[in-house]
Amino acid sequence: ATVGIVGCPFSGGQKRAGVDLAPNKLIEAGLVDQLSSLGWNVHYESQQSYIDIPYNPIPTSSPSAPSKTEGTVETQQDRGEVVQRLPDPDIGLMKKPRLVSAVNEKVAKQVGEIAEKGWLPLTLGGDHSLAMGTVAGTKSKYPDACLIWVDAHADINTPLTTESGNLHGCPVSFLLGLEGCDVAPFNEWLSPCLKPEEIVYIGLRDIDDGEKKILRENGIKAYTMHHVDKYGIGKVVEMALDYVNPNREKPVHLSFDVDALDPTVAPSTGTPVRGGLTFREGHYITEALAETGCLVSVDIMRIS
Ligand code: DIR
Ligand code: MN
Ligand code: MN
Ligand code: MN
Repeated sequence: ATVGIVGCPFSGGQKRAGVDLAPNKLIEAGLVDQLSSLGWNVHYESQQSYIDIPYNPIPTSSPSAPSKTEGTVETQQDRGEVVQRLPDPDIGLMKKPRLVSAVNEKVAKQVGEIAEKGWLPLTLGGDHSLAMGTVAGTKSKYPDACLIWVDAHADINTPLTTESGNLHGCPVSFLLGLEGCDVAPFNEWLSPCLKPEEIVYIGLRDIDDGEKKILRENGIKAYTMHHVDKYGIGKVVEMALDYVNPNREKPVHLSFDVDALDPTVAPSTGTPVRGGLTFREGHYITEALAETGCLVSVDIMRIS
């Protein structure tokens, strides 16, 4: 079997730099050799940084917003480096919408092409806004794929509910096509591709009030850390699969946010939340899903 690694050095879906370094660090740390020694054929092309990706300077919706759109490029301090960026003022509450959209459009294409070859796309983030692209890419090849989202957070804010404005907190809403998500520039390439009954969460413990309402109203299934404590991880994975994939015949996309793990296990992430999965619980999830033979796409996001 062949795995196609998509390295996504991208941090534009949130404020903290560092997540964009992870893909290259994982490769430097020997990921390709590790996968090869497990018997995988590994296909990897290194990516240039996504910071300079071109996008259309769509005007802001609010006329009173600063007219940064008219400038050419702006310069910003990022980890002490001077970085050239295209102007990307907020649209409504959304931060860096053009950049996040353009990057995800590219990621959707890359993941879709790898899946199309019958390979397993393995996307290395990067922040979790990238799952808009990865899941859209998976769904282009496997329209009936279900999604297992392992995370401390639900990432189901919308452009109308987000408190932070960071798009890493919104990818699931865009995939579902919730109210407020049919918005430029995203609607130029992304259409809703996921149904509420096709997603299940594992590991949640930090959910915004607006997100709780969305989860409830859409009847979305979530196994929180409380359920992991109560039933044990083995039972939780089984129940999660029974819910989205009762006959174990549908393709499965796993989107794994490293902050699902306890900060004592994975301190290197932007938003650590106490009370997370142990090292073994995290590994167990991936092992149990691999065992089903249904895995068709995997994201590992937000290591910084
Ligand atoms: C918060 C934090 N719910 C937000 N989200 C995430 O910004 O919308 N942190 N994903 O990892
Ligand atoms: Mn996440
Ligand atoms: Mn998270
Ligand atoms: Mn929060």
